[in-house]
Amino acid sequence: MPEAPPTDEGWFVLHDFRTVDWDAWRDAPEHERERAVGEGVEYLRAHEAVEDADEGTSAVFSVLGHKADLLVVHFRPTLDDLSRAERQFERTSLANFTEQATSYVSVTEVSGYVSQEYFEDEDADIDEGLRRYIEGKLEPDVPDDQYVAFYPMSKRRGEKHNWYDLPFDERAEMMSVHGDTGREYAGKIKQVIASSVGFDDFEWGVTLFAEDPTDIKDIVYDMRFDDVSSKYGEFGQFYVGRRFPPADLGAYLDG
Ligand code: 76R
Repeated sequence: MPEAPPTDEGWFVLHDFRTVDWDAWRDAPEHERERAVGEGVEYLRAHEAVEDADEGTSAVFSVLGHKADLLVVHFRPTLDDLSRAERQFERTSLANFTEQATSYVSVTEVSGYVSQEYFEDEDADIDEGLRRYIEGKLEPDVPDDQYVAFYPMSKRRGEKHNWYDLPFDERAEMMSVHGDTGREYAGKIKQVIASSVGFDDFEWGVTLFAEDPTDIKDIVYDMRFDDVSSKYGEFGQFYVGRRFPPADLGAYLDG
């Protein structure tokens, strides 16, 4: 049997996509809209400040197109924390004007294809830079005021191309080329790779952040030419949006 790579997990992740019922919003009396904005802002502020758990981070984004209007992303140490965050939203009066369009559950992950040193002995005196890099992957920050793209993906298990049948070294080589492509976007793209094996419909959730949305298009396109994507990548739906501060919720809904 081919060898599975070692992995290490960090925070659990919930991508909570909401559509807004714009007709109901327009028709609602002013005081109801004010209450919904007030409770929505309070919810988002408290969750961005992570008042509900020991650690983690949250962020809200406006989403373009018909698939959703809002995306709230939560990173928390446990699935229970995520569940609480999701239910607390339902208790706000803002939730009366939204539906959960879709959602995605995953856990941040680093795998031992490339950072093998880290996995050989976790207590070993590994390079401080590498340790910080790995911690940043497992417990990521969400950059302010940036565009976001989210999509789920899997590695193919086809008759001709089956990722899971390949020997470890071949997979590691392809992941190394993937890493080289990725590093060409250093400073432009920040990515969070979170495993959803056993949790959701695809194998990973990919969340990309960029100041310039063209960089998102460029990296995804470039990676399509890497074997790891061209032969073995299978993709779900794509979502694109932009982060906004909780205080701007009213402007988003009324503007
Ligand atoms: O070199 C290293 O230390 C880390 C190398 C690395 C791994 C192991 C890496 C680098 N990634 C890894 C794992 Mn990635 N990544 C994606 C996508 O659209 C597509 O075709 C793919 C979506 C992007 C855009 C991206 C970006 N990566 C993974 C895995 C898990 C695979 C597994 O375990 O089988 C997936 C699904 C995945 C997908 N990756 C990078 C980037 C970027 C920008 C980098 C380089 C920067 C960095 O290392 O932080």
